[in-house]
Order: sequence, then C-alpha cells, then structure tokens
Amino acid sequence: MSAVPSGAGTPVTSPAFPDLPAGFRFGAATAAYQIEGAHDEDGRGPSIWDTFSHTPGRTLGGATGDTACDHYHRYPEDVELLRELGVDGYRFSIAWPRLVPGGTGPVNPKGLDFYDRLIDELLAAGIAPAATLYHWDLPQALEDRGGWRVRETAQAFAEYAALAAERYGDRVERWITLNEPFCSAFVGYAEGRHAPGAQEGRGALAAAHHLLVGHGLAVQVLRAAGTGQVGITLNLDRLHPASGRSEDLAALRRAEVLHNEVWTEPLFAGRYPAHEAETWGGLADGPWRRPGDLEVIGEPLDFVGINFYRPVTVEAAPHREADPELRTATDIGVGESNPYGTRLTTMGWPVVPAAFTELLTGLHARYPQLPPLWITENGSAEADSLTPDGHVHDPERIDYLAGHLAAVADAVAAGVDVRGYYVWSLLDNFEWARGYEQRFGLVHIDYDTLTRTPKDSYHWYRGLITAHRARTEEPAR
Ligand code: IFM
Repeated sequence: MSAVPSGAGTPVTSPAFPDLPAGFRFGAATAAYQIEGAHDEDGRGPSIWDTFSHTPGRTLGGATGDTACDHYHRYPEDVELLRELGVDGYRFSIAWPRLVPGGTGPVNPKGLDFYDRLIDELLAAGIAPAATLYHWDLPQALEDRGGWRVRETAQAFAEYAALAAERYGDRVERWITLNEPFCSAFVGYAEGRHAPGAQEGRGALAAAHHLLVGHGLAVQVLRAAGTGQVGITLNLDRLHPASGRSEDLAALRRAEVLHNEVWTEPLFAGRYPAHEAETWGGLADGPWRRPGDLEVIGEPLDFVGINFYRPVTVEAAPHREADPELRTATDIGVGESNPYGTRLTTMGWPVVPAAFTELLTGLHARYPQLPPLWITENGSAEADSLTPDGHVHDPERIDYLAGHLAAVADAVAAGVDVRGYYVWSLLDNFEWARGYEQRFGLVHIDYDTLTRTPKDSYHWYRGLITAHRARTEEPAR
C-alpha cells in the first residue's frame, strides 16, 4: 500500500501503483458534446445530439448538452486542473458543428478560435494535446442528407479533417479520427439508443462502412498535411458466452463480428470478416462497398486507441420479427447477469480487470503487426457525492483504476506494446442517453453552480503519475 497526499492534506491510501515502463504516458480524456455546452453560441451549428437530446423521451430526464460543464467558457480552469494533475497529455474532441456548422460549406472562425485557445493553453501548461475529430456529434445538416448511411458524409468528414489539420496540425501531437465507430453505427443506427436514434439494419451496416471509409480518407489528408501521429479509437470487446448452449455460442460468433471484426479485419488485415454472412446474411456485402475501399480503410496508422470498461456476456436473443433487416443487426443480446460475481459500477458494468489484459493480449496475438496501442479511455462511474467536509471520497474508482492499470501492466509484461493511458474522464459530464446521473470524472461537477471539486481519485492519480516518474526517471549523471 502507498499513501499519497490529497489536496487538503488528508492521505489517500491506495492500492499499490502498477509497474509500468519508463516513458509510459498518463493523460485524461473528455469529448466535446459531453462537456462544452455553449450549444448555440458563437456560430456553432446543431448536431445530431442536440436534436436527439431535445427530443422528448430520448435521454434520462430530458438531459441535454446545452450547458454540460460549460467547458467552452471555463476551459482555462479545466486546463489548470489538468496541469495540477500532472498529466502528460489531454485527449479532447473537436466539435465538427463548431468548425463547419452545416457539415460542409462555410467555416466558423469563432469555432476555429476556440480550439486554438484551448490548444495553446494546454501547450503553455506543458500538456500534449490529442484531438479526436469525431466523437459522435455529426452536424445535423449532414444527417438530413443521409448521415453516415451515405458516402458523401465520409467525403465531408475528410474535408473537415483537412481543415482541422491545417489549423492545428502544428500543435496537436496525436490525432484520433473516430471514437468508437461501433457506437456511431450500431447504437445510433440499429439500436437507436444514441443519436440519430434510427433502427435500421441496412442503415447501420452502411454507416459502419462509411465511417471506416471516412476514417481512411481522413488519415490520407492528415498525412498530406504532415500532422503528428494518426490513429483511430475502437471500443473492442472481450466477449464471453452466457452459457455453453449452442445458441449462445452461435451468438458469440456473430458478436465477434459485430463488436470487433467489422472494424479490425478491414483496418488491420485488409479484408472483411470471414463470418460476416453468418451474422448479417445477404446484407453483409451491401452496395455501399466499392472497389478500392479496403485500401483506403487500411491506410497505415501510427497507433490504435483502445477504450475498455468491462467484459461483455453474449446470449442469443429473440429475433425482432417486425423487421428482418433490423434483426440481423440487433439479435445479439448482452447478458444481463453478472457471471463474474464482481462488483458492478453504477452503469451496471462488472469490474473485471483481467478481461482487459485478455483483450489486449488477444488483439496482439491476432494482429502481431499492429502499431503501438494507447488506452484512450478507461474509468468507472460511481455513486459519488460531495461530503460536508468538501471532499468526494471515491475509493471504488481508485480501486477500479488501480486494477485496470495493473491489467495494462500485465499486458505490457506479456509483450503488448502499450504506450500510454488516458483516464475517462477528467470531469463528470453528460453521459449521453444516461444524462448526468453517471459520474465518471476525477473531478466532481456541481451541475447547479458548475463548481469543480477534485475527488480523492484525482489526488490518487496525481500521486501515481509522480511516483511513476520518480521510479522510472534516469538518475542524473
Ligand atoms: O462517456 C462515454 C464516452 O463518450 C465514450 N466511451 C464510453 C464512455 C462511458 O460510457
């Protein structure tokens, strides 16, 4: 056990710090719609998440990102929190509708200025910026023209990427084209739990493909602009069958395609998944695929970002008979039970760090030529509250983070090249359809006053970073 000082001088007793290699980098992550607010300010256009969250019944309690954490106005305070935290890097996302309100066409100078200010503030604080170009906030105007169902959106994404690269390419260390395209395609267009709230099998598969094409085109323009490192962030899943029943094992095979191989096979092996026809029938090889697409999608990358939270249990689920196309994309159930017998976070997610090691080592074994990995998100939502002494005591989050960092260290020890880790999230924020009840932050947000209060986990993470540097620094000559 080690003890690190909290901000108020109270020692925070923590589990042992993980044994990560010298040069391993630590950071924190956020995303634009979840923290910025200022949804209609300074020329920002509407995104699909503005439309979705303003539609009654779509988000918990009707929550929207209109104000969120008001980061748009309070970013200097947030950068100061990052500086105090001692992180090497900060992963944020650029809001496409702030830069190009209509998705294509006129550019918004005030939107461009905002990220200039943020990036410069980060650099002045000695923090390396990592920018995600697409964290789910598609300009509504593009959705009105078909959204990710149509190829034009991939082209528009590349144009927006070129704009961002030209403006910020000299200062952003790491570029992430897409965040979790699984959610954009399948949660957004098949399940409908996320914006744009569609329930279409065909639309979801076309969206998955066009997201990948958009990614590849964006890599090309980022390279042409001579930017820093370029990669993509995937939320690959460590899947387990709910039982040994043949139906569940067949569902597991389909889920491997849906959750993982639909992304990894085109990106890292230059082919479509071998078992895709079993998963989607005739829809798998849809007309959205064109000759040459696999070459675009497979553009070489400098790194791959991995977001991990929990393992997933798969069980066969009843088909949705109403729509044969839809059922092909949604007939795989995520088990409700917790076969791991471990604690659940407030998201209802089982805490199983060993599954993280398994995911990383499994990926490495399957694609040995993979570029270095960065953990671009990992963290837990807990039932945090501000105590009368002005603190937020969150031992569960400290335990979660320590366990998952140790799991990363185990993967590194097993030969996986992992270069860094961004905790999700710097701030409590808008957790999409779950609104503001789920708190993932190292920093507590009072949504009435927007006051920021670092939690115990913030102080613990700061201590971990300091201890890591002290342990791994070269002795002075
Ligand atoms: O809040 C999200 C984030 O936007 C994407 N990855 C998962 C997080 C927690 O659900």
